[in-house]
Amino acid sequence: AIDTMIPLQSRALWNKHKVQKFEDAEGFDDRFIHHVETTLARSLYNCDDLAAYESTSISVRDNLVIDWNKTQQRLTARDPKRVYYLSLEFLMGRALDNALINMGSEPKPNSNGDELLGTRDMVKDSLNDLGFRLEDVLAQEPDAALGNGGLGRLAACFIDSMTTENIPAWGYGLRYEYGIFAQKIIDGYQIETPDYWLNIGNRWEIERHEIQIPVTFYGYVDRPDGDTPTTDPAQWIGGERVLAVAYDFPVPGYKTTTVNNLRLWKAKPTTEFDFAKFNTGDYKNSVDQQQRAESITACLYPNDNFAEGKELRLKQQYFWCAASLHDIIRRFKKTQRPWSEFPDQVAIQLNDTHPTLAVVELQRVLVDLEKLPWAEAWDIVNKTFAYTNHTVMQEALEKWPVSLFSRLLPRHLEIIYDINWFFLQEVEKKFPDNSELLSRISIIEEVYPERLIRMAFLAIVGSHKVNGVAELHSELIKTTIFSDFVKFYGPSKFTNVTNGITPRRWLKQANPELSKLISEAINDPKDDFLLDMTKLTKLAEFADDHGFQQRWNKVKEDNKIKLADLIKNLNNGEDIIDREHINNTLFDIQVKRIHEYKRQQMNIFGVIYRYLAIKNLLEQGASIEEVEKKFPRKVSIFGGKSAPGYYMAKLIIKLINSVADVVNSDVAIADLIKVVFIPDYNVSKAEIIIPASDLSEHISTAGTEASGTSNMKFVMNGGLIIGTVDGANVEITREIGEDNIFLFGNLSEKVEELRYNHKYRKSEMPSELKMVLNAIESGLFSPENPNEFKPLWDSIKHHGDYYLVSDDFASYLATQELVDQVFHYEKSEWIKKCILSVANVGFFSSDRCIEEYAETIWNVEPVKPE
Ligand code: T68
Repeated sequence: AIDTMIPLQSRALWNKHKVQKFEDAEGFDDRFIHHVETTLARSLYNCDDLAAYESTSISVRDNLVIDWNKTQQRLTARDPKRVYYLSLEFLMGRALDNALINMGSEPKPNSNGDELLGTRDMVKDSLNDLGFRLEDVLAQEPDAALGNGGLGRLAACFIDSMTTENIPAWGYGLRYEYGIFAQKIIDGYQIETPDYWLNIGNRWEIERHEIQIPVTFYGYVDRPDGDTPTTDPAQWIGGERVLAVAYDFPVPGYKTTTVNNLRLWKAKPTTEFDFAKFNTGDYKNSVDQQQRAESITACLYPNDNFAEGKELRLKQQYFWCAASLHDIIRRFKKTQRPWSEFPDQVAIQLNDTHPTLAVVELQRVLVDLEKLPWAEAWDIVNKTFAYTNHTVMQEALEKWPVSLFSRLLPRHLEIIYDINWFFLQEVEKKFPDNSELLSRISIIEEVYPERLIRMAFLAIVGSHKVNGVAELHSELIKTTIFSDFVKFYGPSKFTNVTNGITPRRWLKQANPELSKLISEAINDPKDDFLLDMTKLTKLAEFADDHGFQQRWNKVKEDNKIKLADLIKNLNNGEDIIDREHINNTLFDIQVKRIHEYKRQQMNIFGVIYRYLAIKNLLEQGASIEEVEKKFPRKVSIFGGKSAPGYYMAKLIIKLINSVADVVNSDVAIADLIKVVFIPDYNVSKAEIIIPASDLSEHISTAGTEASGTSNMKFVMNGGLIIGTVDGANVEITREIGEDNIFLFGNLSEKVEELRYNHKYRKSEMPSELKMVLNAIESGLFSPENPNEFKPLWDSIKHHGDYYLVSDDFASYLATQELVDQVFHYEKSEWIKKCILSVANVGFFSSDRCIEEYAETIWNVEPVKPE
């Protein structure tokens, strides 16, 4: 809060010296050199690519900050309802290229007046003149990898869209010192190394020393008036205090001067001093204790779709919720409105259950500090929050031990008990004498040896809307994990918002050549299609146009070459991919977190099957040319991280690398198959990998992948997909047409029955899978340790094949055969499918998604710049 006001007579002077954005090349050069010489204290004589990156970033940031200030002033003046998106993860990737593409200015004629140049092209030319290549400059930036996978990247796409749509929105998260670990592959095994992404500083963040919010842990609850009910105001006397310091990241929108804010919190010690310790001479100890504050925001927990019940994780969650709410409330209070208007001014979206404590914290603030009656407070809370669920898998649902809460957050535990008590009373009223229902639906799970708090249930009870992230998933949560709540609240509290992705990063930035081809074809030179993706439907007119198909294919080939270059670099300069045949080599890609439910094991089994089949044909005397007719050239590309403690996922990585070793060095198969594992898959690598795909794999066991979002990215980049009837694959099929997607496998309705069959040994394994498992068991891929992969075959043969690989393997192989046929013998059909897919991919823009949230959940309106 800025308390001091500049006296009126001084304002003219301020206005006279108003800071201006750079608008043209001259302006940029000026700013760039200024920052090299002053901010960086370097010069013409020692300015390398890194310095050029830094100076470019600061210059661009200057422009963003000017618009950021204007945006915030406009919002203060108009005081509209705001959205706060609470996410423990924001997987932003690099900022510079994205900012150059998004930054407000309309394309302007270049110096000769013969070409329209956007900011990016202008800066590119300028950097050239100054002695740098934009590409090299961009490559200096480390990824901001403050997320695990889909959930974190979704939050990043959402703030891009919220800004582009001029929605008054802030993101709140944590400023982890270490992002998701960097993955090294050593002898085929994943090795994790720390991602100290702030090593070279961070030119995008603005540290707000002035915003330091105290956050309390532990301690006890005091009732000044003796034995009053827990629903009355109480005082929480904390035991440990840390400070939350705000770090702001300006978020640019596309073709708008709106700049929103992503506020990330860092934990630091208070300057209060423990005099007791000091006086006993325990100076060292008291410093140590202070230093522990910083550990709260030291690192991101590296699990996706798995709830790790560590105390430090809960501390992260409370630290972040308390600081964010404090900030939101402070902003609300400046408007002097009554509390009853809070839900008209504030919408808070919970990205999964990680921020559910914010529900409890708001209730605590209203009851204990603001002295509102319980029911009035609860009404406000309920109208403010909405919750997005991202999974139905049990192991990913957060449940915290009551004992941990009673130590760390004693007052919050009381409040949770009271919330539950009122809730269960309502349930009892509606469904009397149903003790089984009460115990099933209770926020507290009564299990031995300790009671657990079901965070998803708390989030549902504390929210006015709950949404899933794709149609199938939103149906599944209603019929499985949350079915009792549907009975109680009725179905209207539960809704669907199918995920989306930002076309700015995932089309324009990642695939500039395709983007250019599209804008030419649909005659949209100012790239308005990136705002209105329905414009893409015009592409359908060219689907059969042979000349257009050839240009389309050339773009794909160029992107495949770029990926081959990346792979070569990662492989110490040795080429794995045969460049000569690159156009006729099918790039088959599966990049995502490694997880048994995502079934990378089925993919690599498919590769093994293909290898064995080729070897068999050759042994029977077939020539390579004959073999190639049945099994044309293909590169299987994998990438993704395993959680460090996830044994099976790590074994799958090892198997992929072991198969790669054997297959890639087998000269007999003459390059018909190559297998590549790309280490350290992240956002910036995704931007190179995704545009190069012919086929990508989204093959989760039906009912397990809530949505998936890379499926949308691959389609938007003109690749086809092979997938199960799961997550957003369903809507993708509906939008692009079932002729343009390769679906296979059992449906989610069948999953329970199939698992039952495995349990009672009523299912047969297909012969192809037997052949594959036999080969693995023979030690073909691990001669020195034939039992290395035993847990993988055991899980299928002896442990019930939970992910149903044996049930889907035959149809998977059959569908892969179909893929080969179309790609190699009906290439024109193939390209047509790709064009038609892109023509109809518009629905998956995160702009559509944000519009749905704004209308159906948040009830907020855009605030456009004048
Ligand atoms: C993903 N979830 C879903 N979780 O798996 C994916 N989990 O289907 C969906 O498309 C995506 O969310 C967006 O909705 C995750 O990525 C996590 O990363 C995660 C992190 C911490 C704890 C649990």
